[in-house]
Amino acid sequence: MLTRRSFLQFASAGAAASVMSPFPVNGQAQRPNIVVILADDLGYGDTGPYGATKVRTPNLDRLAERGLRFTNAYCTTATCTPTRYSLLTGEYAFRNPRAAVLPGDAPMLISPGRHTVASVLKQAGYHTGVVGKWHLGLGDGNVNWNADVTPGPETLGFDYSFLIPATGDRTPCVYVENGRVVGLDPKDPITVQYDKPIPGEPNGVDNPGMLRWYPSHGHNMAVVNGVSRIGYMKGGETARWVDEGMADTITAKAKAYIAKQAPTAREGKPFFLYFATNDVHVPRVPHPRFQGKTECGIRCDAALQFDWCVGQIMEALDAQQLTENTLIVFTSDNGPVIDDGYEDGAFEDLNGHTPADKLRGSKYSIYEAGTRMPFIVSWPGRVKPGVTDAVVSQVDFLASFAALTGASVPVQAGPDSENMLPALLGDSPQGRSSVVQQAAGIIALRRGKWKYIPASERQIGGMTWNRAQRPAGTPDELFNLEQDPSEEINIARQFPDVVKSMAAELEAIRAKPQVKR
Ligand SMILES: [Ca+2]
Repeated sequence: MLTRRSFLQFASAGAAASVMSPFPVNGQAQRPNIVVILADDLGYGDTGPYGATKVRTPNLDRLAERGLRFTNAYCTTATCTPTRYSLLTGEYAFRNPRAAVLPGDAPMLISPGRHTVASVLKQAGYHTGVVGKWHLGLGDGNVNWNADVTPGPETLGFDYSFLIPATGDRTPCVYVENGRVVGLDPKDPITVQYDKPIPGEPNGVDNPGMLRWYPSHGHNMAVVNGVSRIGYMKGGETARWVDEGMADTITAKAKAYIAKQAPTAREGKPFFLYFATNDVHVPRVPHPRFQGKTECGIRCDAALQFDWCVGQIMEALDAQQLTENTLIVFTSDNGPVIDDGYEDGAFEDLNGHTPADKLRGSKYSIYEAGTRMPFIVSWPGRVKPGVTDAVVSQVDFLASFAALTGASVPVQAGPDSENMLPALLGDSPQGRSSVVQQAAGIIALRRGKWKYIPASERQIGGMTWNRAQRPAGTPDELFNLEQDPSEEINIARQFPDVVKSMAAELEAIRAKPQVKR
């Protein structure tokens, strides 16, 4: 609810905006700080603002009450790496064949010097930081984790970085701050490899007694902190993370970044913080203060921990008097998954919780739950609280933030990024006319109420949970999302003209001229 004070602030900001064209540039001091909070594998129905009841998310509830909640916001792809690629570059991931889920020793996926959200904002005078999960590759193909880990985010426009290099379930299990492994003892150098075991190092296959849970598929290589991972690792004992402390560690770094930038931000040099959490990705090892504190098991406990992280960021902004002029976007990188490699009890303890709400699908799935994301925009000085059905995508951040800040968008930057600023700020109910969704090697199209998925010869998505899997040989599918939000009835044969038109649009998007990358 709007207090009188916040209403007056909103009204005055709106009035100021209405006489300026284009919004908002009338001196740089008015440009907001931008904080993107990206959860991991958090589904459309996993939080209070989107209907969850067995896990309470008071901080996200507060963010939704003061912000604009989206019901038709998308990530580009139903898996981590490609979505993150699109979020930063403004390019649909399907255009880059290398944009697949990466191993922890992969070279950097985005070429050094390429335009990203960070580089565009940096050129516009922003200070830029990334804290948390990266999973976009580091180095040039032969990373030496004991020296400068480069190229990295510093070549993509980030002034500061504190990274989980890949994922919580992949080696190396260390943090990298500004290109150096944190806490590394040079006398205990790190070796990371993915192709073969490292002799003498414990692995999950031969050492089940060391594990807190058995792996359910894969995830049986290096054992670190009682969790067998993907990938092998040796050394770096003093640098290894403790999973229980991961949320605390990255949140403290994000708060420190905000505190450090606050004085200059108040003086008119705003910052951009990309804060990407591990929660609720596997391994789910929330801090003991969150374990058992929800009614839907360890996965929900991880969601509770994520909510705490969001609250800490909000408090840090409050403490610096930056809340009124900071645009926060909370969203997630792909749909929910229950068993993603460990027998951690997440399925058994769901207790009726519906991570995808009424949507069909999951992580890895081409159906809606794969890519339809929770998405809330908060900017108390400017954005009126509410709910919007406008279709937007994370691929639009580059063009939209550029429009917001008066940044110029270089030629070749963000080829698929559309300026959705009016929708993001709630000034317009109109979003995209269409948006591409991707899972593995297939792309689908949402246009208005229609969702079209082309026929495919191979199976898409490995899970049968929530009807996520699309069997090999499935014909063209067309769903009316207004009447059939759960994608139950394929009406492709009833509407051949719609199918034909959408197939043609998808092909036109696919054939769009390629950019240099
Ligand atoms: Ca993910």
